[in-house]
Amino acid sequence: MTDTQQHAPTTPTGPATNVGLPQERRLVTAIPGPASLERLERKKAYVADGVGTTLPVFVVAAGGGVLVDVDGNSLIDLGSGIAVTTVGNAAPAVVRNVTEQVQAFTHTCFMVTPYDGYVDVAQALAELTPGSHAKKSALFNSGAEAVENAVKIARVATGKDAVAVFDHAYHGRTNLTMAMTAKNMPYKHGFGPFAGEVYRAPMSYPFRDGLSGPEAAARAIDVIEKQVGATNLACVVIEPVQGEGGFVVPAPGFLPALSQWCTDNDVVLIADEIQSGFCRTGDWFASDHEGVVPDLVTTAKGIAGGLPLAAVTGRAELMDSVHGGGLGGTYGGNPLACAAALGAIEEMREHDLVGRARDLGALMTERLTALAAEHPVVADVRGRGAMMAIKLCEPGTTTPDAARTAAVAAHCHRNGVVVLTCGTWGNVFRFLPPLSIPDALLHEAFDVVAEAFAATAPDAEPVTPVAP
Ligand code: PLZ
Repeated sequence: MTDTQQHAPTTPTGPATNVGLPQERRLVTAIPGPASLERLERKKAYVADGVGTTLPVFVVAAGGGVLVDVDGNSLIDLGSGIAVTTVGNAAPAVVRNVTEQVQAFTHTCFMVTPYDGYVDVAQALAELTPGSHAKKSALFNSGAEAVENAVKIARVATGKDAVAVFDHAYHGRTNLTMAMTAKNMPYKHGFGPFAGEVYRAPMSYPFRDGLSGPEAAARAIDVIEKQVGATNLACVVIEPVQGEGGFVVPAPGFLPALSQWCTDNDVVLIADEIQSGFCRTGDWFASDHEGVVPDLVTTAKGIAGGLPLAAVTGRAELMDSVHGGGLGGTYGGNPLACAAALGAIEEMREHDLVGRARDLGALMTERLTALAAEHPVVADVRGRGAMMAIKLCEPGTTTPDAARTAAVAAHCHRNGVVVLTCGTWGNVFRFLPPLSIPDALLHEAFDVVAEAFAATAPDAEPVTPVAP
């Protein structure tokens, strides 16, 4: 189905979009165009090769649901800069707050002389994260830094060392978080030795294990008890919906059972909501879906509409177990990033982006289910809210089809739709549109995705590119 008129409209509008950028897919050159290709040469000359680029179009403006490149192409954004621009790129309240802040002051270092923005963000986090208990926060720059600090806090609070993480987990690229991340290539390969006392348990993965949530939790807990021991374990760190690992949604009951076990065993439950948090899954946090109240929550990405900010938020008594001066960093909770976060949270509250994520989730589920019905290579449709994915396997098997995934992605890119892949086997498409994307544009993007599947099918006729 490619006619967008046939789809029932969901919420007609999201938040206001950046500087009136036309909300359209517009291709005026090949993708990437000549001006981008020229810049790509400069990137190759001056930027380390280890820093990769999914789609080398050089961006000059973005907002709503589009990225505009230096050649004048307007591409539909289904990635939000990896789940960051949830409120839309250059969202009005973010721009307003940052503009005011940059004119007032840019930095003092909160550890030297404080300012309101930091405390305001900590208060908002206390209000928004799961649970009604007293909470406190510490602010950092990146997701990995937040995860590292959550582990530090759990270790001090419990007096224990060990950290349990899961298969397919992604927690970052610093030394401790590399140890916590599952996938070797590209994240860990050659970068060891890694931090010690990190143990991996089996994740609930309904597509592959067929276990119920409680069964999968019992399996994970058994591994943890036998291989680590609760008396040695400081924390269990888990993404309530896994991100880089392939948008794996654990079976219902898995997270509550794990949470109960942590409570019973003096183990700190850390929910890594860096990708799944801040409205993305159709709740403020993915943990909310099953009423799970983690002891600590790590956030980043969507929290600040594109500026670098991250946080650890959790039970006041846990957070306060760390000695004075034990947590911090030069830029953590930088005033511009805090102003951006307050603007992003304002957008989320005022435009009911929790509801918007659910509507977009319904729209995407409809489109992806139709795609799966037509193309047997689509083995699974999964995710929640505006965090949806499809998994590509050789038809009728669970054998990953990374080659087809790459071919479909390339077709989408050539035709002006920014799609991202992920997954341990590189065979998962993840769809993370900004919540400011208009419905019609999202439908158009999925029309292109559908064309990409048709064009790359084993029996496909060679096709001419989609008309701009
Ligand atoms: N925890 C759950 O998703 C970041 C990384 C992409 P940073 N994911 C995108 C890449 O190739 O580097 C992420 C995450 C979860 C932690 C992190 C780390 O967040 O802000 O990238 O450090």
